[in-house]
Amino acid sequence: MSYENIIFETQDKIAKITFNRPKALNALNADLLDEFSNALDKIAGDEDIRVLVLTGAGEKSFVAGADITELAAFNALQAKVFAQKGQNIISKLQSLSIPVIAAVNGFALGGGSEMALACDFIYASENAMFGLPEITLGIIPGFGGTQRLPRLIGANMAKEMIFTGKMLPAAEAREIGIVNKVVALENLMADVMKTAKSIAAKGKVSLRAAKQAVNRGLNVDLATGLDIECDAFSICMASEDSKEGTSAFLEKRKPEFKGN
Ligand code: CO8
Repeated sequence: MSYENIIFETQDKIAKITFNRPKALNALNADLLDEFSNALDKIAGDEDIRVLVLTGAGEKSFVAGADITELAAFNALQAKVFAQKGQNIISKLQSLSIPVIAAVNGFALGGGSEMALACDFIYASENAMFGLPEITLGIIPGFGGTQRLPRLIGANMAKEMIFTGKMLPAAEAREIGIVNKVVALENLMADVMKTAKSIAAKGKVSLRAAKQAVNRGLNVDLATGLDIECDAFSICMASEDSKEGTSAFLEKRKPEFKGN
């Protein structure tokens, strides 16, 4: 598949997908979602990729939501089909076994916020704005926003954002736990890549086990979560990288993880 609405690059075990419809502030139309889904499948099938970074083309927007020109023409059934398509793709993103970082470089609205919320964490530029403005269009979030946002920041904070449709500047989004770090726009990608490289240098098995333990544990009671952690821990101990990591510590040298 050739890509016209995203840019998909891979370098040094780090994949980067740039949403690339800058004239529409990178809004998510059906073609973009198909291309994004295809790229996610490639990433899932490539064991060499350790980290995925998502960002938006241009200096103004990460993703300004679902494409309203497409959405405006939907009847109820078409809307349901499109919402399910978006949800499935965003769930595929969330369930990737590798860490995913959102580099939010401007507007992350509606489906754009929902995309970022499915990443493992978000770094944002100072000009970034987060919001679920669907209520101002007479609709509600349909790509998981009513579900993922309350799980992240609590029901009351999420309801205020969803009921008002207001946009939060990056600094405020950081205060309430949507964003991990806020940096100047010109430094955003360098900062994200520095973190991505640090993660990519870690053991492949342990990274995947850590992500899975946290994500699976979020939806179960503590005792079940602790069981999940024990299982994930023992999988790590069976890896070559765990032998390398512990030996390197004892031999007072830097570990060289090979991904086994
Ligand atoms: N869809 C389509 N085009 C868009 C979108 C969008 N979401 N956002 C911006 N654009 C286009 C504008 O129409 C404009 O195009 P043109 O130059 O041809 O007129 C261009 O991008 C630039 O935008 P503006 O001129 O409006 O730029 P401003 O800086 O003045 O404003 C804003 C920027 C505040 C981001 C403004 O563009 C805006 O409010 N955009 C819409 C944001 C929004 O409401 N997003 C939510 C969309 S709904 C959604 O995401 C639901 C997800 C679940 C769907 C379920 C399926 C049924």
